[in-house]
Amino acid sequence: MLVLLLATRVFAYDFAWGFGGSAYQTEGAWNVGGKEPGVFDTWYHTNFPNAANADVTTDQYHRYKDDLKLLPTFGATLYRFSVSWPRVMKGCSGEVNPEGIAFYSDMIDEIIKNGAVPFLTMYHWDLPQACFEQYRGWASDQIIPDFVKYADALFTAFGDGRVNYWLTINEAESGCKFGFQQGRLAPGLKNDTYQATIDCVKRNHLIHGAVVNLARSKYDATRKGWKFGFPSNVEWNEGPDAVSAEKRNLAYAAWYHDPLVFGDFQQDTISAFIDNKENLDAAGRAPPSFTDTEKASMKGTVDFIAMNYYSTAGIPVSQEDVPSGAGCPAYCWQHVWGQGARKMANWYYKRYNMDIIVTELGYAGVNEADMTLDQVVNDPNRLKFWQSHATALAQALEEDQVPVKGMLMWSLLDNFEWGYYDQKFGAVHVVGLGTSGGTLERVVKNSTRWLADYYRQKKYKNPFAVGKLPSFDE
Ligand code: GBH
Repeated sequence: MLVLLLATRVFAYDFAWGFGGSAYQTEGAWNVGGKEPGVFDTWYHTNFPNAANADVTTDQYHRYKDDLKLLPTFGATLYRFSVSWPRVMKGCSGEVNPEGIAFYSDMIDEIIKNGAVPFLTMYHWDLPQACFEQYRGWASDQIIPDFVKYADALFTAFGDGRVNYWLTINEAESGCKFGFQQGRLAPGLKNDTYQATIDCVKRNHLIHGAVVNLARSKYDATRKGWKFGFPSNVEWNEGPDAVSAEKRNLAYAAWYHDPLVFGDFQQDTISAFIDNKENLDAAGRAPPSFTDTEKASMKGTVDFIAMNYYSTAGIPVSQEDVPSGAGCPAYCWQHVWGQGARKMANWYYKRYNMDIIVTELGYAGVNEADMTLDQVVNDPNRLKFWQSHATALAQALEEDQVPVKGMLMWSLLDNFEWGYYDQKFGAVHVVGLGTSGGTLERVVKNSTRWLADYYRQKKYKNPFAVGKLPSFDE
């Protein structure tokens, strides 16, 4: 007992936290600074001119300097943002747009000035419209060389020691399914079968491998200590039937990471994937096979598991930390159970034996349109979400000894949730967001102050020091 007490006093766990966001959801300035249209710009302007869009959203393009000053006030030291491909490249893969590069270059400097480590997402769904018009974007293999050329431009511009953490593609399956199979999101391509999503995710895997190989060969990524991740949308599947739940974990989480860790799908993943009872979307299809060259290009190309986690499936509502259902509109898809995040991290560590960074974790809850500013800022459900998740992640780290090195709250600001402004994930409320004449003033939510205090008291040791190479492998 005494030994244990002493041990906890002298030994600090490695952990840091911060916030995330993405270009289309937060920047606005859709046609400013030489930016060309992305598929979401065209989708809303042309197909849904009366729907909400992100032409302005939080206006972070003009306000990032002030927004980033919030980070040190919370003691947050990680910041994830995405580069808008159509802001930095002309056409699909033409010359770079120097104004776009300058914008992100300055943003990166500001992140570092505010004591945070930049996590750069290369692609968070805002494909240049030009790539879609030329060859239907993700529906064609032609995207592979074009993406690699774009990534090359990012390495050249930002790989000078300022950016060491690279997230290639956000949530491959979501982006493929919504935009290129179901047609629910831009560019709205419809395909009757999930096979289109499976094929598209394969292109994502191959691109990830190609981009990391480029980094290693042309930019000496290993010596520089660059770290690569592939942020994956997962939910924890809990009972009631443990065998089925495990198959669902395999069919999603291992679908993403098996090829990038092992070079190919493992047999248990393949079995889980084709079992249509457990994976209704895949409906009996096998995951794609890879050539030997492709396997070699993907194997060992992630340096950590990038986990986007929001929800647990298969637990009774009575066990949820914030009950879903009551007062929650149809889009409230989150089943809040902090222990699910802990179990997901344990599952990943057991399967891959790698460090884990939670690249998204967040809570939107009820439709804030019906709430007063005071209710938004003091939302008790949001506080419960963060209490249960911060505690659960601390248990994963301290009790289970799972190396969860970091957590990026989704998101710093309320923003455009791809189709509407009703669901608000922000640590910081944005006044009048999505309304004409909104002041867009930033107001910190109380749950964020609670979380900041929680981590201050933890006194974890930050493994991501600015200006130093990442310390993972030491
Ligand atoms: C992430 O997607 C995205 O990376 C991010 O851009 C987004 O803002 C964030 O999560 C919050 O959603 O309405 O019942 O059909 C997470 C994966 C996929 C989860 C779509 C919600 C909609 C379920 N998301 N899903 S439903």
